[in-house]
Amino acid sequence: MADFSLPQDSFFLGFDSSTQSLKATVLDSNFNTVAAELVHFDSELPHYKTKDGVYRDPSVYGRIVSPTLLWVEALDIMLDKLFKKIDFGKVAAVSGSGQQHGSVYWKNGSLSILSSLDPKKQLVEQFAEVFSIKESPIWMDSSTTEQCRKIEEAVGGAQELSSLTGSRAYERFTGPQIRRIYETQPEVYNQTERISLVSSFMASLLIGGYASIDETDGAGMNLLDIKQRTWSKKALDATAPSLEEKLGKPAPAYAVAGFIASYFVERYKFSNNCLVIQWSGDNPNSLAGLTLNTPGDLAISLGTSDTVFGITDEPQPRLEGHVFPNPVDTKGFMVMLCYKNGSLTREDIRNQYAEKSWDVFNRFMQQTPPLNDGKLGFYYKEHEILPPLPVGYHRYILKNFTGDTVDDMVEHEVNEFDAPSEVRALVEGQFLSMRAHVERFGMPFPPRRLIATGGASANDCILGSLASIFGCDSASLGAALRAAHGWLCNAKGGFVPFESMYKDKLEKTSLNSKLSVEAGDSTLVSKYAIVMKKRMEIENRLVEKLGRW
Ligand code: ADP
Ligand code: XUL
Repeated sequence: MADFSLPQDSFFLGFDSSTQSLKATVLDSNFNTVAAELVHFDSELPHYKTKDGVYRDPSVYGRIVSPTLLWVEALDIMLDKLFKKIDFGKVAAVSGSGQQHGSVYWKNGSLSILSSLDPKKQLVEQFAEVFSIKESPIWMDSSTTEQCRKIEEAVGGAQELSSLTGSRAYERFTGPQIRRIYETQPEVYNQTERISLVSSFMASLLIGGYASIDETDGAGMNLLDIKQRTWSKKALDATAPSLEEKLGKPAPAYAVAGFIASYFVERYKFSNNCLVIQWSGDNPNSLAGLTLNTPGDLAISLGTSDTVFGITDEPQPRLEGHVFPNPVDTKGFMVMLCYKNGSLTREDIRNQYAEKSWDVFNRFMQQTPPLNDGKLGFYYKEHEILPPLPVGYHRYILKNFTGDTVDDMVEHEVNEFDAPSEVRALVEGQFLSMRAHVERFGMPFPPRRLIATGGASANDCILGSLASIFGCDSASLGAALRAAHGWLCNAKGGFVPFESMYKDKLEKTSLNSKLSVEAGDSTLVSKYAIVMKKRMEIENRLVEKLGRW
Protein backbone atom coordinates (compact mmCIF):
# COMPACT_ATOMS: atom_id res chain seq x y z
CA MET A 1 0.00 0.00 0.00
CA ALA A 2 1.20 3.52 -0.76
CA ASP A 3 2.69 5.38 2.15
CA PHE A 4 0.96 8.72 2.59
CA SER A 5 2.54 9.58 5.91
CA LEU A 6 3.97 12.99 6.66
CA PRO A 7 7.43 13.48 8.16
CA GLN A 8 7.34 12.90 11.92
CA ASP A 9 8.22 15.77 14.22
CA SER A 10 7.42 18.40 11.60
CA PHE A 11 4.92 21.22 11.49
CA PHE A 12 2.58 22.58 8.82
CA LEU A 13 1.77 26.27 8.98
CA GLY A 14 -1.42 27.79 7.58
CA PHE A 15 -2.25 31.51 7.42
CA ASP A 16 -5.56 33.25 6.77
CA SER A 17 -5.17 36.81 5.51
CA SER A 18 -8.75 38.01 5.71
CA THR A 19 -10.66 41.26 5.86
CA GLN A 20 -10.35 42.01 9.56
CA SER A 21 -7.35 39.98 10.67
CA LEU A 22 -4.42 37.70 9.87
CA LYS A 23 -4.70 34.31 11.57
CA ALA A 24 -2.33 31.37 11.73
CA THR A 25 -2.67 27.71 12.67
CA VAL A 26 0.26 25.32 13.18
CA LEU A 27 -0.43 21.59 12.92
CA ASP A 28 1.87 18.69 13.77
CA SER A 29 2.14 15.68 11.47
CA ASN A 30 -0.84 14.06 13.25
CA PHE A 31 -2.88 17.20 12.55
CA ASN A 32 -3.03 18.30 16.15
CA THR A 33 -2.98 22.06 16.59
CA VAL A 34 0.26 23.14 18.26
CA ALA A 35 -0.25 26.90 17.98
CA ALA A 36 -2.86 29.41 16.81
CA GLU A 37 -2.44 33.19 16.65
CA LEU A 38 -4.34 36.23 15.42
CA VAL A 39 -3.38 39.79 14.45
CA HIS A 40 -6.41 42.07 14.51
CA PHE A 41 -5.94 44.88 12.00
CA ASP A 42 -7.94 47.77 13.53
CA SER A 43 -6.65 47.32 17.07
CA GLU A 44 -3.09 46.02 16.54
CA LEU A 45 -2.25 48.25 13.57
CA PRO A 46 -4.17 51.40 14.52
CA HIS A 47 -1.88 53.72 12.53
CA TYR A 48 -3.57 52.55 9.30
CA LYS A 49 -6.88 53.89 10.67
CA THR A 50 -8.97 51.12 9.13
CA LYS A 51 -12.49 50.27 10.29
CA ASP A 52 -13.14 46.51 10.02
CA GLY A 53 -9.81 46.28 8.15
CA VAL A 54 -11.00 48.53 5.30
CA TYR A 55 -11.49 52.09 4.07
CA ARG A 56 -14.95 52.99 2.80
CA ASP A 57 -14.50 55.85 0.35
CA PRO A 58 -17.24 58.43 0.98
CA SER A 59 -16.55 60.13 -2.36
CA VAL A 60 -17.05 57.15 -4.72
CA TYR A 61 -20.17 54.99 -4.38
CA GLY A 62 -19.26 51.46 -3.33
CA ARG A 63 -15.47 51.96 -3.34
CA ILE A 64 -13.97 49.83 -0.55
CA VAL A 65 -10.22 49.23 -0.29
CA SER A 66 -7.55 48.15 2.19
CA PRO A 67 -4.02 49.52 2.54
CA THR A 68 -1.76 46.87 0.97
CA LEU A 69 1.07 47.61 3.39
CA LEU A 70 -1.19 46.72 6.33
CA TRP A 71 -1.15 43.07 5.19
CA VAL A 72 2.66 43.15 5.03
CA GLU A 73 3.05 44.61 8.51
CA ALA A 74 0.53 42.11 9.89
CA LEU A 75 2.82 39.33 8.63
CA ASP A 76 5.77 40.92 10.51
CA ILE A 77 3.74 40.96 13.72
CA MET A 78 2.42 37.43 13.21
CA LEU A 79 5.88 35.97 12.64
CA ASP A 80 7.20 37.73 15.75
CA LYS A 81 4.32 36.27 17.77
CA LEU A 82 4.77 32.73 16.46
CA PHE A 83 8.57 32.88 16.81
CA LYS A 84 8.07 33.06 20.59
CA LYS A 85 5.89 29.94 20.54
CA ILE A 86 7.22 27.42 18.04
CA ASP A 87 10.46 26.29 16.43
CA PHE A 88 10.08 27.48 12.82
CA GLY A 89 12.90 25.09 11.90
CA LYS A 90 10.39 22.24 12.15
CA VAL A 91 7.97 23.72 9.61
CA ALA A 92 8.00 21.45 6.54
CA ALA A 93 5.50 23.48 4.53
CA VAL A 94 3.55 26.74 4.70
CA SER A 95 0.39 27.70 2.87
CA GLY A 96 -2.36 30.23 3.31
CA SER A 97 -5.76 31.64 2.52
CA GLY A 98 -6.42 35.10 1.22
CA GLN A 99 -9.69 36.97 1.17
CA GLN A 100 -10.87 36.31 -2.39
CA HIS A 101 -10.83 38.83 -5.26
CA GLY A 102 -8.64 41.51 -3.57
CA SER A 103 -5.71 42.58 -5.75
CA VAL A 104 -2.20 43.98 -5.37
CA TYR A 105 -0.35 46.06 -8.00
CA TRP A 106 3.44 45.78 -8.11
CA LYS A 107 5.32 48.71 -9.64
CA ASN A 108 7.84 48.12 -12.45
CA GLY A 109 11.12 46.99 -10.86
CA SER A 110 9.56 45.59 -7.66
CA LEU A 111 10.81 42.08 -8.25
CA SER A 112 14.38 43.10 -7.49
CA ILE A 113 13.30 44.42 -4.07
CA LEU A 114 11.16 41.34 -3.39
CA SER A 115 14.02 39.00 -4.22
CA SER A 116 16.70 40.70 -2.12
CA LEU A 117 15.13 41.32 1.27
CA ASP A 118 17.34 42.42 4.13
CA PRO A 119 16.83 40.12 7.16
CA LYS A 120 17.85 42.88 9.55
CA LYS A 121 14.82 44.94 8.64
CA GLN A 122 11.09 44.31 8.98
CA LEU A 123 9.18 43.58 5.79
CA VAL A 124 7.06 46.71 6.15
CA GLU A 125 10.15 48.93 5.92
CA GLN A 126 11.15 47.33 2.63
CA PHE A 127 7.81 47.37 0.83
CA ALA A 128 6.78 50.97 1.39
CA GLU A 129 7.47 52.01 -2.23
CA VAL A 130 6.80 48.90 -4.30
CA PHE A 131 3.08 49.20 -5.02
CA SER A 132 1.77 51.20 -7.97
CA ILE A 133 -1.56 51.42 -6.13
CA LYS A 134 -1.30 51.72 -2.37
CA GLU A 135 -4.92 50.83 -1.64
CA SER A 136 -5.98 47.39 -2.80
CA PRO A 137 -9.55 46.99 -4.04
CA ILE A 138 -11.16 44.18 -2.01
CA TRP A 139 -14.17 41.86 -2.15
CA MET A 140 -16.47 44.40 -0.45
CA ASP A 141 -16.07 46.88 -3.30
CA SER A 142 -19.07 47.48 -5.57
CA SER A 143 -17.84 50.43 -7.64
CA THR A 144 -17.40 48.63 -10.98
CA THR A 145 -20.95 48.04 -12.27
CA GLU A 146 -20.15 49.88 -15.50
CA GLN A 147 -17.05 47.75 -16.15
CA CYS A 148 -19.02 44.58 -15.41
CA ARG A 149 -21.59 45.39 -18.07
CA LYS A 150 -18.89 46.25 -20.64
CA ILE A 151 -16.98 43.01 -20.00
CA GLU A 152 -20.16 40.93 -20.30
CA GLU A 153 -21.04 42.71 -23.52
CA ALA A 154 -17.57 42.15 -24.97
CA VAL A 155 -17.66 38.37 -24.41
CA GLY A 156 -21.20 37.93 -25.74
CA GLY A 157 -23.36 38.30 -22.64
CA ALA A 158 -23.57 37.52 -18.94
CA GLN A 159 -24.42 33.83 -19.38
CA GLU A 160 -21.58 33.41 -21.86
CA LEU A 161 -19.10 34.89 -19.37
CA SER A 162 -20.51 32.65 -16.64
CA SER A 163 -20.24 29.51 -18.80
CA LEU A 164 -16.63 30.40 -19.55
CA THR A 165 -15.35 31.72 -16.21
CA GLY A 166 -17.86 30.27 -13.70
CA SER A 167 -19.53 33.60 -12.86
CA ARG A 168 -21.19 36.50 -14.64
CA ALA A 169 -19.31 39.76 -14.03
CA TYR A 170 -19.40 40.79 -10.38
CA GLU A 171 -18.25 44.15 -9.07
CA ARG A 172 -15.80 42.64 -6.57
CA PHE A 173 -14.22 40.24 -9.08
CA THR A 174 -10.69 41.18 -10.03
CA GLY A 175 -11.19 41.51 -13.80
CA PRO A 176 -13.73 44.35 -13.51
CA GLN A 177 -11.49 45.96 -10.85
CA ILE A 178 -8.50 45.82 -13.22
CA ARG A 179 -10.54 47.23 -16.07
CA ARG A 180 -11.57 50.15 -13.87
CA ILE A 181 -7.96 50.88 -12.98
CA TYR A 182 -6.96 50.69 -16.64
CA GLU A 183 -9.80 53.04 -17.64
CA THR A 184 -9.38 55.59 -14.87
CA GLN A 185 -5.59 55.48 -14.30
CA PRO A 186 -3.95 54.12 -17.49
CA GLU A 187 -0.52 55.43 -16.49
CA VAL A 188 -0.67 53.47 -13.21
CA TYR A 189 -1.76 50.35 -15.07
CA ASN A 190 1.16 50.73 -17.45
CA GLN A 191 3.60 51.15 -14.56
CA THR A 192 2.44 47.84 -13.07
CA GLU A 193 4.62 44.81 -13.82
CA ARG A 194 2.59 42.27 -11.88
CA ILE A 195 -0.90 41.89 -10.45
CA SER A 196 -1.36 39.48 -7.54
CA LEU A 197 -4.41 38.32 -5.64
CA VAL A 198 -4.21 38.59 -1.84
CA SER A 199 -3.41 34.86 -1.78
CA SER A 200 -0.59 34.96 -4.36
CA PHE A 201 0.65 38.25 -2.90
CA MET A 202 1.25 36.73 0.54
CA ALA A 203 2.86 33.65 -1.05
CA SER A 204 5.12 36.03 -3.02
CA LEU A 205 6.34 37.63 0.21
CA LEU A 206 7.22 34.20 1.57
CA ILE A 207 9.15 32.98 -1.49
CA GLY A 208 10.79 36.34 -2.28
CA GLY A 209 9.53 36.20 -5.88
CA TYR A 210 6.25 36.36 -7.78
CA ALA A 211 4.06 33.38 -6.84
CA SER A 212 1.48 32.14 -9.36
CA ILE A 213 -2.21 32.77 -8.91
CA ASP A 214 -3.78 29.45 -8.00
CA GLU A 215 -6.43 28.03 -10.30
CA THR A 216 -9.20 28.13 -7.71
CA ASP A 217 -8.72 31.67 -6.46
CA GLY A 218 -8.03 32.71 -10.06
CA ALA A 219 -11.60 31.76 -10.88
CA GLY A 220 -12.72 34.72 -8.75
CA MET A 221 -11.45 37.14 -11.38
CA ASN A 222 -13.83 36.65 -14.35
CA LEU A 223 -10.65 35.82 -16.32
CA LEU A 224 -10.04 32.09 -15.99
CA ASP A 225 -11.47 29.42 -18.26
CA ILE A 226 -12.67 27.10 -15.48
CA LYS A 227 -12.74 23.97 -17.63
CA GLN A 228 -9.22 24.42 -19.05
CA ARG A 229 -7.89 26.02 -15.86
CA THR A 230 -5.98 28.58 -17.96
CA TRP A 231 -6.54 32.29 -18.65
CA SER A 232 -9.28 32.83 -21.22
CA LYS A 233 -8.05 34.97 -24.11
CA LYS A 234 -11.59 36.22 -24.71
CA ALA A 235 -11.97 37.36 -21.10
CA LEU A 236 -8.47 38.89 -21.00
CA ASP A 237 -9.20 40.87 -24.16
CA ALA A 238 -12.48 42.10 -22.69
CA THR A 239 -10.69 43.41 -19.60
CA ALA A 240 -7.42 45.25 -20.32
CA PRO A 241 -4.47 45.15 -22.76
CA SER A 242 -1.24 43.21 -22.01
CA LEU A 243 -2.93 41.63 -19.03
CA GLU A 244 -1.67 38.08 -19.41
CA GLU A 245 1.96 39.09 -18.87
CA LYS A 246 1.01 40.96 -15.68
CA LEU A 247 -0.80 37.91 -14.26
CA GLY A 248 1.78 35.17 -14.86
CA LYS A 249 0.69 31.57 -15.39
CA PRO A 250 -1.92 30.07 -13.03
CA ALA A 251 -0.86 26.99 -11.03
CA PRO A 252 -2.77 24.21 -9.25
CA ALA A 253 -3.46 24.79 -5.55
CA TYR A 254 -1.40 21.77 -4.51
CA ALA A 255 1.73 22.94 -6.37
CA VAL A 256 4.87 24.22 -4.71
CA ALA A 257 5.23 28.00 -5.07
CA GLY A 258 8.88 27.80 -4.02
CA PHE A 259 11.22 27.39 -1.07
CA ILE A 260 10.84 29.90 1.72
CA ALA A 261 13.03 32.97 1.07
CA SER A 262 16.39 33.26 2.83
CA TYR A 263 14.98 36.33 4.64
CA PHE A 264 12.80 34.03 6.77
CA VAL A 265 15.56 31.45 7.20
CA GLU A 266 17.92 34.07 8.59
CA ARG A 267 15.49 36.19 10.56
CA TYR A 268 13.09 33.52 11.91
CA LYS A 269 15.20 30.35 11.62
CA PHE A 270 12.99 28.52 9.13
CA SER A 271 14.65 25.54 7.45
CA ASN A 272 16.06 26.08 3.96
CA ASN A 273 13.91 23.14 2.85
CA CYS A 274 10.63 24.63 4.02
CA LEU A 275 8.21 24.59 1.09
CA VAL A 276 5.69 27.31 0.36
CA ILE A 277 2.63 25.68 -1.17
CA GLN A 278 0.36 27.82 -3.36
CA TRP A 279 -2.00 29.94 -1.28
CA SER A 280 -5.66 29.90 -2.24
CA GLY A 281 -8.84 31.83 -1.44
CA ASP A 282 -10.35 31.66 2.04
CA ASN A 283 -13.54 29.92 0.90
CA PRO A 284 -11.69 27.23 -1.10
CA ASN A 285 -9.44 26.60 1.89
CA SER A 286 -12.46 26.33 4.19
CA LEU A 287 -13.72 23.65 1.81
CA ALA A 288 -10.40 21.85 2.34
CA GLY A 289 -10.40 22.46 6.11
CA LEU A 290 -13.90 21.09 6.49
CA THR A 291 -12.83 18.04 4.46
CA LEU A 292 -15.89 18.50 2.28
CA ASN A 293 -15.72 15.66 -0.23
CA THR A 294 -19.28 14.52 -0.99
CA PRO A 295 -21.60 16.31 -3.43
CA GLY A 296 -24.51 16.23 -0.90
CA ASP A 297 -22.55 18.19 1.73
CA LEU A 298 -22.90 21.93 2.18
CA ALA A 299 -20.80 24.27 4.29
CA ILE A 300 -21.82 27.68 5.55
CA SER A 301 -19.12 30.14 6.51
CA LEU A 302 -20.21 32.94 8.83
CA GLY A 303 -17.20 35.28 8.66
CA THR A 304 -17.07 38.91 7.59
CA SER A 305 -19.00 37.66 4.55
CA ASP A 306 -21.46 34.77 4.73
CA THR A 307 -20.85 32.10 2.11
CA VAL A 308 -22.45 28.75 1.27
CA PHE A 309 -20.47 26.20 -0.70
CA GLY A 310 -20.35 22.60 -1.81
CA ILE A 311 -18.73 20.44 -4.47
CA THR A 312 -19.94 19.04 -7.77
CA ASP A 313 -18.59 17.15 -10.78
CA GLU A 314 -21.09 18.67 -13.18
CA PRO A 315 -21.17 22.42 -12.72
CA GLN A 316 -23.83 24.55 -14.34
CA PRO A 317 -22.63 28.14 -14.22
CA ARG A 318 -25.59 30.53 -14.04
CA LEU A 319 -26.40 34.19 -13.65
CA GLU A 320 -26.29 33.77 -9.89
CA GLY A 321 -23.54 32.18 -7.78
CA HIS A 322 -20.04 31.02 -8.66
CA VAL A 323 -18.23 27.93 -9.92
CA PHE A 324 -14.53 27.49 -9.07
CA PRO A 325 -12.17 24.56 -9.71
CA ASN A 326 -12.03 22.36 -6.58
CA PRO A 327 -8.79 23.24 -4.73
CA VAL A 328 -8.11 19.66 -3.62
CA ASP A 329 -9.17 17.77 -6.72
CA THR A 330 -7.68 18.05 -10.19
CA LYS A 331 -11.00 17.68 -12.03
CA GLY A 332 -13.95 18.61 -9.80
CA PHE A 333 -15.51 21.97 -9.00
CA MET A 334 -16.75 23.91 -6.00
CA VAL A 335 -19.96 25.95 -6.14
CA MET A 336 -20.54 28.96 -3.96
CA LEU A 337 -22.92 31.77 -3.05
CA CYS A 338 -21.61 34.88 -1.28
CA TYR A 339 -23.41 37.47 0.87
CA LYS A 340 -21.76 40.74 1.75
CA ASN A 341 -24.05 41.41 4.73
CA GLY A 342 -22.71 38.81 7.14
CA SER A 343 -21.00 39.48 10.48
CA LEU A 344 -20.66 43.25 10.12
CA THR A 345 -24.43 43.56 9.64
CA ARG A 346 -25.06 41.25 12.62
CA GLU A 347 -22.73 43.52 14.62
CA ASP A 348 -24.65 46.58 13.44
CA ILE A 349 -28.01 45.20 14.64
CA ARG A 350 -26.36 43.98 17.86
CA ASN A 351 -24.98 47.50 18.45
CA GLN A 352 -28.24 49.26 17.65
CA TYR A 353 -30.70 46.94 19.41
CA ALA A 354 -28.83 44.59 21.75
CA GLU A 355 -26.61 46.85 23.86
CA LYS A 356 -23.52 45.94 21.77
CA SER A 357 -23.49 42.53 23.44
CA TRP A 358 -23.69 39.03 21.94
CA ASP A 359 -25.18 37.88 25.27
CA VAL A 360 -28.09 40.29 24.92
CA PHE A 361 -28.36 39.40 21.22
CA ASN A 362 -28.62 35.72 22.20
CA ARG A 363 -31.14 36.45 24.97
CA PHE A 364 -33.33 38.17 22.36
CA MET A 365 -33.03 35.12 20.11
CA GLN A 366 -34.22 32.95 23.01
CA GLN A 367 -37.09 35.30 23.91
CA THR A 368 -38.59 35.34 20.42
CA PRO A 369 -40.42 32.45 18.74
CA PRO A 370 -39.23 30.79 15.52
CA LEU A 371 -40.92 32.50 12.53
CA ASN A 372 -40.89 35.74 14.55
CA ASP A 373 -44.71 36.09 14.49
CA GLY A 374 -44.50 36.92 10.79
CA LYS A 375 -41.91 39.71 11.12
CA LEU A 376 -39.56 39.73 8.13
CA GLY A 377 -36.48 41.89 7.66
CA PHE A 378 -34.04 42.67 4.83
CA TYR A 379 -30.89 44.24 6.26
CA TYR A 380 -28.30 45.63 3.85
CA LYS A 381 -25.68 47.64 5.70
CA GLU A 382 -23.46 47.28 2.64
CA HIS A 383 -24.49 47.04 -1.01
CA GLU A 384 -25.55 43.38 -1.20
CA ILE A 385 -24.32 40.86 -3.78
CA LEU A 386 -27.19 38.40 -3.46
CA PRO A 387 -29.68 39.86 -4.24
CA PRO A 388 -27.94 42.88 -5.83
CA LEU A 389 -29.54 45.57 -3.66
CA PRO A 390 -28.25 48.91 -2.37
CA VAL A 391 -27.73 49.88 1.27
CA GLY A 392 -31.03 50.00 3.18
CA TYR A 393 -33.13 48.17 5.80
CA HIS A 394 -36.67 46.98 4.88
CA ARG A 395 -39.10 45.50 7.41
CA TYR A 396 -42.49 43.84 6.91
CA ILE A 397 -45.16 42.26 9.11
CA LEU A 398 -47.03 39.39 7.49
CA LYS A 399 -50.76 39.51 8.29
CA ASN A 400 -52.86 36.30 8.21
CA PHE A 401 -49.83 34.13 8.68
CA THR A 402 -50.96 30.52 9.12
CA GLY A 403 -47.90 28.77 7.76
CA ASP A 404 -50.08 26.67 5.39
CA THR A 405 -50.15 28.78 2.25
CA VAL A 406 -48.53 31.88 0.81
CA ASP A 407 -51.76 33.19 -0.69
CA ASP A 408 -53.46 34.53 2.46
CA MET A 409 -50.43 36.44 3.66
CA VAL A 410 -50.34 40.17 3.14
CA GLU A 411 -47.25 42.14 4.06
CA HIS A 412 -47.21 45.61 5.59
CA GLU A 413 -44.05 47.64 5.59
CA VAL A 414 -43.05 49.10 8.97
CA ASN A 415 -40.17 51.31 10.12
CA GLU A 416 -38.98 49.25 13.05
CA PHE A 417 -39.71 46.18 15.20
CA ASP A 418 -39.26 45.81 18.94
CA ALA A 419 -35.58 45.13 19.72
CA PRO A 420 -35.79 41.33 20.23
CA SER A 421 -37.74 40.93 16.97
CA GLU A 422 -35.12 42.97 15.08
CA VAL A 423 -32.47 40.48 16.14
CA ARG A 424 -34.52 37.45 15.12
CA ALA A 425 -35.67 39.06 11.86
CA LEU A 426 -32.03 39.63 10.91
CA VAL A 427 -30.79 36.11 11.68
CA GLU A 428 -33.81 34.34 10.19
CA GLY A 429 -33.72 36.64 7.18
CA GLN A 430 -30.08 35.82 6.44
CA PHE A 431 -30.67 32.07 6.64
CA LEU A 432 -33.98 32.10 4.76
CA SER A 433 -32.30 34.01 1.97
CA MET A 434 -29.46 31.47 1.90
CA ARG A 435 -31.87 28.56 1.74
CA ALA A 436 -33.88 30.15 -1.07
CA HIS A 437 -30.81 30.91 -3.16
CA VAL A 438 -29.27 27.49 -2.47
CA GLU A 439 -32.42 25.89 -3.92
CA ARG A 440 -32.56 28.30 -6.84
CA PHE A 441 -28.87 27.69 -7.66
CA GLY A 442 -29.46 23.92 -7.70
CA MET A 443 -27.25 23.12 -4.71
CA PRO A 444 -28.28 20.02 -2.75
CA PHE A 445 -31.35 20.66 -0.62
CA PRO A 446 -31.83 19.40 1.97
CA PRO A 447 -28.08 18.83 2.28
CA ARG A 448 -26.80 15.46 3.50
CA ARG A 449 -24.86 17.34 6.12
CA LEU A 450 -24.35 21.02 6.81
CA ILE A 451 -21.15 22.28 8.38
CA ALA A 452 -20.75 25.76 9.85
CA THR A 453 -17.47 27.63 10.13
CA GLY A 454 -16.25 31.24 10.57
CA GLY A 455 -16.43 33.67 13.52
CA ALA A 456 -20.20 33.61 14.12
CA SER A 457 -20.33 29.81 14.13
CA ALA A 458 -19.13 30.14 17.75
CA ASN A 459 -22.62 31.40 18.58
CA ASP A 460 -25.01 28.60 19.56
CA CYS A 461 -28.14 30.71 19.13
CA ILE A 462 -27.17 31.61 15.58
CA LEU A 463 -26.32 27.98 14.87
CA GLY A 464 -29.58 26.90 16.48
CA SER A 465 -31.42 28.99 13.95
CA LEU A 466 -29.72 27.10 11.14
CA ALA A 467 -31.55 24.00 12.48
CA SER A 468 -29.12 21.31 11.41
CA ILE A 469 -25.46 22.11 11.76
CA PHE A 470 -21.97 20.85 12.26
CA GLY A 471 -19.10 23.13 13.58
CA CYS A 472 -16.29 24.44 13.42
CA ASP A 473 -12.92 24.45 11.60
CA SER A 474 -11.41 27.53 10.04
CA ALA A 475 -9.79 28.72 6.82
CA SER A 476 -6.30 28.88 8.37
CA LEU A 477 -6.71 25.25 9.43
CA GLY A 478 -7.63 24.46 5.81
CA ALA A 479 -4.47 26.25 4.71
CA ALA A 480 -2.30 24.19 7.09
CA LEU A 481 -3.88 21.00 5.75
CA ARG A 482 -3.20 22.15 2.20
CA ALA A 483 0.40 22.87 3.19
CA ALA A 484 0.68 19.22 4.23
CA HIS A 485 -1.07 18.10 1.02
CA GLY A 486 1.29 20.13 -1.16
CA TRP A 487 4.29 18.71 0.73
CA LEU A 488 3.01 15.19 0.07
CA CYS A 489 2.30 15.80 -3.64
CA ASN A 490 5.82 17.17 -3.98
CA ALA A 491 7.31 14.15 -2.19
CA LYS A 492 5.29 11.75 -4.39
CA GLY A 493 6.15 13.63 -7.59
CA GLY A 494 2.51 14.36 -8.52
CA PHE A 495 -1.04 14.79 -7.29
CA VAL A 496 -2.24 12.43 -4.55
CA PRO A 497 -5.85 12.39 -3.33
CA PHE A 498 -6.39 14.85 -0.48
CA GLU A 499 -8.36 12.31 1.58
CA SER A 500 -5.51 9.80 1.56
CA MET A 501 -3.66 12.13 3.86
CA TYR A 502 -6.15 12.36 6.70
CA LYS A 503 -8.27 9.21 6.35
CA ASP A 504 -6.80 7.26 9.26
CA LYS A 505 -6.17 10.37 11.33
CA LEU A 506 -9.69 11.82 11.39
CA GLU A 507 -10.87 9.65 14.27
CA LYS A 508 -8.00 10.60 16.53
CA THR A 509 -7.29 14.28 16.10
CA SER A 510 -8.55 17.80 16.40
CA LEU A 511 -10.08 17.46 12.94
CA ASN A 512 -12.77 15.41 14.58
CA SER A 513 -14.07 18.32 16.63
CA LYS A 514 -17.21 18.70 14.54
CA LEU A 515 -20.43 19.02 16.44
CA SER A 516 -23.66 17.55 15.20
CA VAL A 517 -26.90 19.38 15.90
CA GLU A 518 -30.26 17.73 15.30
CA ALA A 519 -32.37 18.97 12.40
CA GLY A 520 -35.29 21.23 13.30
CA ASP A 521 -38.78 19.75 13.58
CA SER A 522 -40.41 19.07 10.24
CA THR A 523 -43.58 21.17 10.78
CA LEU A 524 -41.41 24.18 11.47
CA VAL A 525 -39.21 23.44 8.47
CA SER A 526 -42.26 23.48 6.16
CA LYS A 527 -43.61 26.66 7.74
CA TYR A 528 -40.25 28.27 7.07
CA ALA A 529 -40.61 27.13 3.43
CA ILE A 530 -43.86 29.12 3.17
CA VAL A 531 -42.31 32.23 4.70
CA MET A 532 -39.33 31.79 2.40
CA LYS A 533 -41.60 31.90 -0.66
CA LYS A 534 -43.15 35.12 0.57
CA ARG A 535 -39.73 36.52 1.31
CA MET A 536 -38.57 35.79 -2.23
CA GLU A 537 -41.65 37.53 -3.66
CA ILE A 538 -40.78 40.63 -1.66
CA GLU A 539 -37.08 40.33 -2.53
CA ASN A 540 -37.86 40.13 -6.26
CA ARG A 541 -39.99 43.25 -6.00
CA LEU A 542 -37.21 45.09 -4.16
CA VAL A 543 -34.74 44.08 -6.89
CA GLU A 544 -37.10 45.31 -9.62
CA LYS A 545 -37.55 48.61 -7.82
CA LEU A 546 -34.06 49.28 -6.44
CA GLY A 547 -31.63 46.82 -8.09
CA ARG A 548 -29.09 47.94 -10.65
CA TRP A 549 -28.93 44.84 -12.88
P1 ADP B 1 -12.95 36.85 8.61
O1 ADP B 1 -12.11 35.62 8.55
O2 ADP B 1 -13.79 37.07 7.40
O3 ADP B 1 -12.19 38.11 8.99
P2 ADP B 1 -14.06 35.59 10.95
O4 ADP B 1 -14.47 34.26 10.44
O5 ADP B 1 -12.84 35.68 11.79
O6 ADP B 1 -13.99 36.64 9.76
O7 ADP B 1 -15.30 36.20 11.75
C1 ADP B 1 -15.24 37.45 12.36
C2 ADP B 1 -16.62 37.84 12.82
O8 ADP B 1 -17.12 36.86 13.74
C3 ADP B 1 -16.67 39.14 13.56
O9 ADP B 1 -16.94 40.22 12.67
C4 ADP B 1 -17.79 38.93 14.59
O10 ADP B 1 -18.95 39.68 14.27
C5 ADP B 1 -18.16 37.47 14.45
N1 ADP B 1 -18.31 36.83 15.78
C6 ADP B 1 -17.35 36.53 16.66
N2 ADP B 1 -17.90 36.00 17.80
C7 ADP B 1 -19.25 35.99 17.61
C8 ADP B 1 -20.37 35.58 18.41
N3 ADP B 1 -20.24 35.07 19.63
N4 ADP B 1 -21.61 35.70 17.87
C9 ADP B 1 -21.78 36.20 16.63
N5 ADP B 1 -20.76 36.61 15.84
C10 ADP B 1 -19.51 36.50 16.33
C1 XUL C 1 -16.20 35.34 -1.85
C2 XUL C 1 -16.05 36.65 -1.19
C3 XUL C 1 -15.78 36.69 0.27
C4 XUL C 1 -14.32 36.90 0.58
C5 XUL C 1 -14.19 37.15 2.07
O1 XUL C 1 -16.59 35.45 -3.18
O2 XUL C 1 -16.14 37.68 -1.80
O3 XUL C 1 -16.26 35.52 0.90
O4 XUL C 1 -13.56 35.78 0.16
O5 XUL C 1 -12.90 37.07 2.53
